[in-house]
Amino acid sequence: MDRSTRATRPAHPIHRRHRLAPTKLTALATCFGLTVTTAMLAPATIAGADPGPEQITNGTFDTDLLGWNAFPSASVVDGRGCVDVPAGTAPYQAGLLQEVPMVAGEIYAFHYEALTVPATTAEVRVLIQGGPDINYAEFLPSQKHPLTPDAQAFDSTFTADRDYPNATVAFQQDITNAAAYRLCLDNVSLTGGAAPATYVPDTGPAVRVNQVGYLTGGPKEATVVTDAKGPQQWLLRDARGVVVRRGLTHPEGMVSSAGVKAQTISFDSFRRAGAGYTLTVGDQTSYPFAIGSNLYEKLRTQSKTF
Ligand SMILES: [Ca+2]
Repeated sequence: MDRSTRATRPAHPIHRRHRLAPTKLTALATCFGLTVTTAMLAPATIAGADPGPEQITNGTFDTDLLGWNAFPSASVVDGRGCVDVPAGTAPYQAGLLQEVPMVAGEIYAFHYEALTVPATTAEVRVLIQGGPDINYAEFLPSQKHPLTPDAQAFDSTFTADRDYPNATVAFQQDITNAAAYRLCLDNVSLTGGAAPATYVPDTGPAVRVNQVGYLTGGPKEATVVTDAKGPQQWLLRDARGVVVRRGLTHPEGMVSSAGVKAQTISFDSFRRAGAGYTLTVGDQTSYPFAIGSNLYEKLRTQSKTF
């Protein structure tokens, strides 16, 4: 990827959410390598690194807007996710948004293709920001691009400066618009970060963990395949077999793609790094797994040696 194609200006949004306290501006992420390229290029990858798992659901808008909160009037047009924005729409009252938790220290690659009909200059802002728990701190500071009826592709890479468990990717109305327009997106991709949860339709223990491991400060979810309807007690044991955390599964009716019933186990708040942990539900015990801060670095290093 030629990063010299055209560097975009650093974003200094004119209209910030009023809830964004000035002190929170210090929480902005390191942001680098911001480029804009012509449409139809493949999503950017970070040189020499595993791009990591895809975090966006339905970024290609193949048939519907599944996974997106799109308003005020949303549709799929020519395989793109679109919203129609009437003239005079106020800031934040139109857009396509999706929640994507971010993990501190991870490098993310962000790609999207956008157009407006007719062309717009600064109506639309693109950003990733935290939730109300961190006062909507922006960690990918908002970008405002002139958009045209021809789709343009935009790429950036950045590092999350902290955990953003309730982050949202937002393509949204930023200033009240004089003229109506349609905003359309396609091929939205955000790669990197913690591996998405963990269910692998495979043989093996009914308690299924991420066998790469879990990041110390990141989300930690496992699943247990069970026909039980109510919550089940789970036990987290360390390498010596000592129970270090216990809790109840979430029987929220999750049915996997393999058609079996599963319940989720969440132990985000357990942050003691180590190896040889296991999770047990009833008579089922997971394979051992690790908790650490550099698991994915190790994985990348290992994968290069093959
Ligand atoms: Ca598409």
